[in-house]
Parts: sequence; C-alpha cells; structure tokens
Amino acid sequence: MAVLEIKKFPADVLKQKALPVEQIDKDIQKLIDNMIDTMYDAPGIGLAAPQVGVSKRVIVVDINSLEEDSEPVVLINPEITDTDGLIESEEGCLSVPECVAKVKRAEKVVVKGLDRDGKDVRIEADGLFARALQHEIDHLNGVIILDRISQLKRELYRKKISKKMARVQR
Ligand code: GNR
Ligand code: NI
Repeated sequence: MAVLEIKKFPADVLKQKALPVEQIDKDIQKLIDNMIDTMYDAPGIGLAAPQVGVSKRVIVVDINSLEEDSEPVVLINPEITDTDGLIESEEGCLSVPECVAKVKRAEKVVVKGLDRDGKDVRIEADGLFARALQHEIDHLNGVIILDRISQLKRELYRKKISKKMARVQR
C-alpha cells in the first residue's frame, strides 16, 4: 500500500469527467487501497480517484477517519438516486488548499454503486456523511468547491493561488 500525491487546483484531471469502471480487477483494488492510505495520511474524510490523478469513478469516504477503528466506505461508479432537503455548511478540499467555503447541498442522499468486490450497495446518508458523498461524486464529474461558490470568491482564490505560485517560483 502507498500514499499517493494529491493533485491540487488548477490540475487538469480535477476538471475532467471520470470514466466508469468497467471491471473490478486487482489494479482497481490496489488503487482503492492506495486511496484509503492517502485519505488517512492527509488526513481527510473522503477522496476521489481524480484527486490522485486517476480519472475513474471510484470514491472512498470515512467521516470518522480521525478515530481509532473506523471503516472506510468504498464506492465504485456511485450514483445519487434520491435527495431530500437543502442545507449550507462549510467545506474544505484537499485539492483546494487554504479554501473553506460554505456550500449548499442536499441534506439527505441515497447513493447506489458497487463495493470493492463488485457487489451492489445502497447507502442512505445524512449529515456530514451525505455532504462528503456529494463532494466526492462532484470530483468524479470534474466539479470542485470553487465551482460551487460565488464568482467573486472564486476570483479571490484564483488570485491568491497564482500569487503564491509566483512566489515559490521566484
Ligand atoms: O477532508 C475533507 N473534509 C471535508 C469537509 C467538509 C466537506 C467535505 C469534505 S471532503 C475533504 C476531503 C476531500 O477533498 N475530498 O475530496
Ligand atoms: Ni475534495
């Protein structure tokens, strides 16, 4: 198992729509294991494959990732099949460092997909779990939190990052 490099804004892979996984083989399971290691190492409460440079529809989520014996949820080709309510709350993203933004999301979601063995799973989630699932599925569609905030805040963030990049290059 290995900790992978997390791609940061404005990496191209973060803007692409990821491809469905056609077959769950050793390579995909290895990717999943490495994504779990990377999420816990960061630490984060979720991770999507595009964040480690792989444009495939795989996510891992563990909202208790800081606790001792928590279990990661793995979803391949996840789809939101039902939503309920709308709620705004603060989010961060490992691929958008130094950005916390209030994002409106469904309060509850039903998500269907496959687990790491290819078995059908259906998850009903609310609270932070529902938020994390929606955030990770956004990544699979090339959407990051900057796409879900006001244009003004997005521009401010862009400027902050380009100044910072100019500084490290000097
Ligand atoms: O670690 C993370 N925390 C978080 C907090 C609120 C809402 C969403 C998240 S996901 C984020 C990890 C990440 O960037 N996953 O893509
Ligand atoms: Ni993220």
